[in-house]
Amino acid sequence: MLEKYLRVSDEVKEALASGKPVVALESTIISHGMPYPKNVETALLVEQAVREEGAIPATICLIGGKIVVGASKEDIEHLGKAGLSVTKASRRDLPVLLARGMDGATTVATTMIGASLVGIKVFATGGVGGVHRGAEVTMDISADLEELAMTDVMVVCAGCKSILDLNLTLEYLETKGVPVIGYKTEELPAFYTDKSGLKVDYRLDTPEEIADSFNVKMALGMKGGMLVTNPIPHEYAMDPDEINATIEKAVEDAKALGIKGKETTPYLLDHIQKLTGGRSLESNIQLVLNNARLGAKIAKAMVR
Ligand code: PSU
Ligand code: MN
Repeated sequence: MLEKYLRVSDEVKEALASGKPVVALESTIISHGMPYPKNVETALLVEQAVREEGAIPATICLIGGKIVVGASKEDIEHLGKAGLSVTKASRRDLPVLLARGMDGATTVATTMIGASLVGIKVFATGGVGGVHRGAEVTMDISADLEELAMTDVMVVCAGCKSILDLNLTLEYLETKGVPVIGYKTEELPAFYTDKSGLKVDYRLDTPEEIADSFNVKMALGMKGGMLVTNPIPHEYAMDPDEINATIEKAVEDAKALGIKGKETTPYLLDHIQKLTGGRSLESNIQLVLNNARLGAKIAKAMVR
């Protein structure tokens, strides 16, 4: 029955069967996170970065009513070109989209679901969703956090953007029992910058230690993932004052326009890119590549 809704590429199937390291990659970042054609170029560069570190990439998306694990170049080109016209698919969207035979761009939550269905343990991306500013009134909390609480996949990211309330996001993760790890840092990175003023739960300095900690979680049968935060390389980081002012403006504009629900994150990402004249896009690309490399190293350490 599951096969009806799942398409796994031969390469990923073979890699999993022979115990090779595999890294899952998401597709909302392709269709809703970056403009065409940079989005497609980046997705392919990210796959290449995983390969260069000795792991197999598995980009996850929905095509024709199936969860695809190991998207083809054609799938990626299709999602990148279609952009916002592809449905952004989070957990609650999966049942109807698959039943209708539709395409979809998978968020962190649905990419974790796809990875976990085939046994992929490590997933690398740019940023995760979290508790939005003002969530004490709007209740806008990304399904990504709930997924981290229940699905056994480690997510490697560059921390959270300050479009979110980072403090509340950490509180939520603590309540849900999701470990927040800083790779070579004690401070939670904030996507475009390595500074947030907040602390991670644990600083771990090697891919092996990160892999070992996740293996313990699984050995104990503890449900849920782990959030590994990897600071953007310093040379690509943006000036914190500048990017924070831009984010403030973007959040205000979204409010004035009445942007709500699932449109919020894509609107803010796009608006920030426009306000910074594309400079934030370059930082975004570099941090995703950096996360893909770390994800591959951790995946290798997990199968050693
Ligand atoms: N944050 C980013 N870049 C992104 C996203 C979030 O910096 O591309 C995307 C991811 O796919 C994430 C989703 O899972 O947005 C979260 O959306 P929401 O807040 O609607 O759950
Ligand atoms: Mn939301």
